[in-house]
Amino acid sequence: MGAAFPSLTFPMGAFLVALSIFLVLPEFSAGITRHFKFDIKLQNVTRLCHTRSMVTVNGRFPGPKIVVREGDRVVVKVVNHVQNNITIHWHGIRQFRNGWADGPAYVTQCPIQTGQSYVYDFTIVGQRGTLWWHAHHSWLRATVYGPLVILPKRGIPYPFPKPYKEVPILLGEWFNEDPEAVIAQALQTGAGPNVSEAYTINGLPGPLYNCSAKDTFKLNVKPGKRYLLRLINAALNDDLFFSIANHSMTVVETDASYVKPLQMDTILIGPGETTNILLHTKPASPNATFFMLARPYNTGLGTIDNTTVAGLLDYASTSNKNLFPVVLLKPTLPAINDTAAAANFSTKLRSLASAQFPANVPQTVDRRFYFTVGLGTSPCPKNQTCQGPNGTKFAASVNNVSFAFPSMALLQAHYMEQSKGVYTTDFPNNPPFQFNYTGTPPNNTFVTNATKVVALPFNTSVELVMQDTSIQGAESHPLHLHGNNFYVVGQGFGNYDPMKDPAKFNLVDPVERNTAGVPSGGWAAIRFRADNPGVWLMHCHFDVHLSWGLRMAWVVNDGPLPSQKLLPPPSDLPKC
Ligand SMILES: *[C@@H]1O[C@H](CO)[C@@H](O)[C@H](O)[C@H]1NC(C)=O
Ligand SMILES: *[C@@H]1O[C@H](CO)[C@@H](O)[C@H](O)[C@H]1NC(C)=O
Ligand SMILES: *[C@@H]1O[C@H](CO)[C@@H](O)[C@H](O)[C@H]1NC(C)=O
Ligand SMILES: *[C@@H]1O[C@H](CO)[C@@H](O)[C@H](O)[C@H]1NC(C)=O
Ligand SMILES: *[C@@H]1O[C@H](CO)[C@@H](O)[C@H](O)[C@H]1NC(C)=O
Ligand SMILES: *[C@@H]1O[C@H](CO)[C@@H](O)[C@H](O)[C@H]1NC(C)=O
Ligand SMILES: *[C@@H]1O[C@H](CO)[C@@H](O)[C@H](O)[C@H]1NC(C)=O
Ligand SMILES: *[C@@H]1O[C@H](CO)[C@@H](O)[C@H](O)[C@H]1NC(C)=O
Ligand SMILES: *[C@@H]1O[C@H](CO)[C@@H](O)[C@H](O)[C@H]1NC(C)=O
Ligand SMILES: *[C@@H]1O[C@H](CO)[C@@H](O)[C@H](O)[C@H]1NC(C)=O
Ligand SMILES: *[C@@H]1O[C@H](CO)[C@@H](O)[C@H](O)[C@H]1NC(C)=O
Ligand SMILES: *[C@@H]1O[C@H](CO)[C@@H](O)[C@H](O)[C@H]1NC(C)=O
Ligand SMILES: [Cu+2]
Repeated sequence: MGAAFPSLTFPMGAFLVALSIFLVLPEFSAGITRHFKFDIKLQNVTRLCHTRSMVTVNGRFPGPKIVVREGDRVVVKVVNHVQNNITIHWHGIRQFRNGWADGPAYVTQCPIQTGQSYVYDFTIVGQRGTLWWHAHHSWLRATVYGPLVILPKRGIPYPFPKPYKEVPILLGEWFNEDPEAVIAQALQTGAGPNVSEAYTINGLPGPLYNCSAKDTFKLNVKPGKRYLLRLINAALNDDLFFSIANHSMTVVETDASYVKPLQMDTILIGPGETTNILLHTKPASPNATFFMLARPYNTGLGTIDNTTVAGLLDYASTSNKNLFPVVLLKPTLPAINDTAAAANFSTKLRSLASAQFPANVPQTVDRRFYFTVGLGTSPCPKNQTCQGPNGTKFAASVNNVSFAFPSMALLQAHYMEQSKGVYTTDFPNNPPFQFNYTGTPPNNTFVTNATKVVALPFNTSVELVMQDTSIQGAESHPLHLHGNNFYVVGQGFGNYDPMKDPAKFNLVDPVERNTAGVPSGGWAAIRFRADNPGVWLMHCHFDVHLSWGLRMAWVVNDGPLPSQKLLPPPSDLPKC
């Protein structure tokens, strides 16, 4: 598959989805219904001289790009032709009153089983920008993912200069082995999972890997133009630094929320996060080709894939490049463990907070929560030898609870008022025992295992401080909240101090996101208003931590008005 993004065209002839890199958009009025079909099927894909049969959407890797407008209704029929159970998540879509279309397996739905289908039906309200879709069961999102671009309503311009072209840049991870086998083996042995062989840009590892030069993403640009790069980190387990040689980038949006323009040479993007960048090309074609590079930021103790993916920025000029030796310029990326560089980026982001796009930060708080997030261990089953720390199994938790998925979907249990035996509402508001979270850990690091949620009345204003722990190594954790955006009102290193730190909170123009990094050896404070009734998963977007249990759920109860109630489930909702 080449570097270009094949867009989805679908059988319902009346509709036309954007062609190529959205140069052409047919006339649409607000509120169009757009139909898509996702056939989940196997496809053989070759990278690094390894051919793998992988689970894909419509045989494509990465998956098809969906382009819609704010206000549109999106109807996606997903048909499962593979042996794996699967679900699809529309990452960052609010899904007002409509958790049935959110997608995380055993949270909002049972998986779509072999031979079954399910129609995801949702309307995009008050959102525009770059989001993405991906599988939300086990590690299937390693290959099942694609861009979800929401254009502003017709006639509404971007709050930045109009780009000449818009280009999705999907950062991903390539495994020579089946990622499902990798996570199954890790959960069995208790050890950390095998790491990937390569990172990819739009599915292509690029020339820094063996047997890969032909699989290089190349962005041909013209001089003196503005390009909107829609960056998506679809990697399974890695925060990534990204930079383009000799070009500075202006960040204008993160997680489909506009930010104050921020000029940077290097950006950091966590898995789950999206970042829109305006790239202003050189006024005249230079005699050079420029590398764009991505490689991880990581401070953990385990082995990671520390390789570098490269793509090319090429001035496809009329200049007689062939006559002159082409200079290949590489950017310098921060060191893999450069926490200062990571914080230098994340602490600079600010909401645009304009009259048209205000930052509606909750100024008062109804409920406060303090959650530790991090790794721990669970005991080795009697019969077994385990390969995790000290012969235990790796686990991960929030407030020491490693969240166990039930055997039915939480949202169904909630809707039918049949939570008994499925979940309890006693999720701890604070860590169950106190210690120096970022210092020397206690000697017993075993986590507990339960399906506990926090229940919130409709419209509760929530402040949540997430605290990294250094049990098994301090590490950043990209925390993703489903069904809601939140404001990152503060962050810092060491242990959060409830007496001193709130004075430094930004309640004016904090960045609005759906995924935010809890700093390695530090904390992040977020605020959100629980105005979306349903059950919303919150989890680390490193799939290895997610699999180890770094996940929990919020149950937001119905409000008094009819417009504040969870909608009834669709008739084709999969059964367990
Ligand atoms: C993938 O390759 C295998 C082995 O060559 C072949 O048997 C199989 O049919 C191929 N699958 C697809 C979907 O093309
Ligand atoms: C993981 O790596 C080990 C060591 O290289 C190898 O023996 C094992 O087969 C790998 N597991 C999977 C699932 O690929
Ligand atoms: C590429 O192949 C060469 C020769 O086989 C080997 O020495 C080198 O380590 C390989 N590099 C990578 C990144 O795998
Ligand atoms: C490209 O290189 C040629 C030959 O060295 C030179 O004449 C020309 O000015 C260069 N162009 C740019 C834009 O640097
Ligand atoms: C990547 O990790 C390997 C194994 O841990 C190590 O040998 C190598 O030096 C590292 N490479 C870089 C560029 O850090
Ligand atoms: C990063 O890693 C290097 C090499 O392993 C080490 O020398 C350095 O102290 C580390 N820096 C930080 C901030 O941990
Ligand atoms: C948690 O509970 C599940 C389901 O009962 C079980 O499979 C798993 O091994 C348990 N994990 C731990 C860490 O006890
Ligand atoms: C131990 O392993 C044996 C054989 O695999 C199995 O029959 C038995 O149930 C296991 N015991 C426990 C306590 O898991
Ligand atoms: C492993 O266990 C030993 C003895 O119980 C203990 O001294 C050591 O600190 C443990 N190591 C880790 C990494 O937990
Ligand atoms: C926690 O541990 C860190 C690292 O050892 C240390 O710098 C800090 O002073 C400790 N904090 C408290 C409150 O003990
Ligand atoms: C763990 O720490 C507790 C409290 O400090 C202590 O009582 C206990 O003996 C320690 N256990 C081990 C195995 O070191
Ligand atoms: C698929 O999901 C169903 C419902 O939860 C479950 O019973 C079944 O074991 C799963 N199948 C596989 C292959 O995981
Ligand atoms: Cu994590």
